[in-house]
Amino acid sequence: MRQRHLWAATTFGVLILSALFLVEDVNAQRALTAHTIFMTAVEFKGATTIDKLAPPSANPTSLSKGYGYKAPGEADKNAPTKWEVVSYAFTPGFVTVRQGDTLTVIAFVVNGDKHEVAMLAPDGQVVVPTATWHRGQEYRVSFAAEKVGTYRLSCFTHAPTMTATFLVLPR
Ligand SMILES: [Cu+2]
Repeated sequence: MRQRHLWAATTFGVLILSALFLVEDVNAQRALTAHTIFMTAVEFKGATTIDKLAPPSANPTSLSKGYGYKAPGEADKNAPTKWEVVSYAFTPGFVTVRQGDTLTVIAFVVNGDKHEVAMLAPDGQVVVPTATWHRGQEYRVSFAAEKVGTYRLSCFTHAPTMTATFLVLPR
């Protein structure tokens, strides 16, 4: 009988401790976080020749201003069968944070001479007004993720594909 009481008491103790750790864990998750995110504006490039792969039937530039295409003959005058595609992007392109967190995005432009960039909140409100970002320079954008949903750092020069998405989850 005494053993059974001891077992019950131990089980109860373990449950209480587990509950305490769980509460601590949830509190830790709820702590407001200040994030610093380093981002790079890049241009991905791919090339091949028509003997390996036929060029796309539709010009990729009709899909996005962020895509580039050089048809056979345009890509390399010395290699008339070569064709080339490019895509401008922010990397990382997707970031997840909690509501109330603060973000500082430090972006460096490696590819593309100019990018017309703005940051919009989930409701379309302007968080950071349009500015021109130049190759070789670093830019800093700070904001508080007050609204649940997706904030977008968009480049209008290469829309709609050159976009970094910040998903804000409820706290
Ligand atoms: Cu751009």
